[in-house]
Amino acid sequence: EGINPQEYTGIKLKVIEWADAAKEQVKSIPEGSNVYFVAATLRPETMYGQTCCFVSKVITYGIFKIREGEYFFISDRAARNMAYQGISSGWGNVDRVAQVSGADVIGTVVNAPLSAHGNVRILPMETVKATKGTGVVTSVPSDSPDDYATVKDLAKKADYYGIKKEWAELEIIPIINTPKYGNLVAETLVTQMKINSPKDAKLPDAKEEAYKEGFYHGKMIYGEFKGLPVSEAKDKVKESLIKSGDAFNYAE
Ligand code: A2H
Repeated sequence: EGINPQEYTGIKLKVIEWADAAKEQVKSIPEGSNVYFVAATLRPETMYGQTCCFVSKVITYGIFKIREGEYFFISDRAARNMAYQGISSGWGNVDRVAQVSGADVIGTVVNAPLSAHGNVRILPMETVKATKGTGVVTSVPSDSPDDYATVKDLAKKADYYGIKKEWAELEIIPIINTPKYGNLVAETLVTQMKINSPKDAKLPDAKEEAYKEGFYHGKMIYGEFKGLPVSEAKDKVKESLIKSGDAFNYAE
């Protein structure tokens, strides 16, 4: 963990239908409760473009009671941090009601706030780190080179990953336009830089370039803040998500 705090937006993706492999393990959650996969993002303005949400198959997550009727699917580490940020009820209190492997939730249907697609699937990503954010990463393949490389790989090797190909092939809708890379920044960079795997060593450079070009020169072409520069829309989208109860601030 670095010296400077990282300010994330926690995005709440509500469970609509658990994958079969998870059903037995979530039985202890009271009927009628809401369970959310919480993704940590630095780019709340891109949430219109969510096409799926990633977990790691090799991380064991917890389902934590946050308050009456509300549960989060996140890493143990994130639950501990959130308990000291006033996110969960009871200062410092961590109430884990289930332990579930990321592998068992693949295929779960969740509702992604603001996404043009509405409901999306939980899919596997091998490069998710247990030591960052919540261990849950929402996927925006229009603007994140990592996400783009991962969804392409998932679709190409769907059988190997144990998923249905169509789960990884939701339409990639343009949401931000930039002078340099057009309106699908991630696709343009991945193609130009000849990146052909989610583990390609050029991805950190692509990620940096996409982030800078998007933030300093990008303009929203989708959603409530269409026409605004990304640098202005970022906080507005975040505030709107917080106001609707779909997001919160999370630092680490
Ligand atoms: B970002 P930083 Cl559109 N493991 O959100 C791997 N990656 C993780 C993670 C984890 N445990 N937790 C969060 N992340 C991702 C959107 C996005 C992001 C876009 C473009 C770039 C981008 C949609 N995915 O990140 O190391 C999350 O993906 C590139 C900077 O703390 C989060 O924001 O700087 C970002 O990495 C946090 O990365």
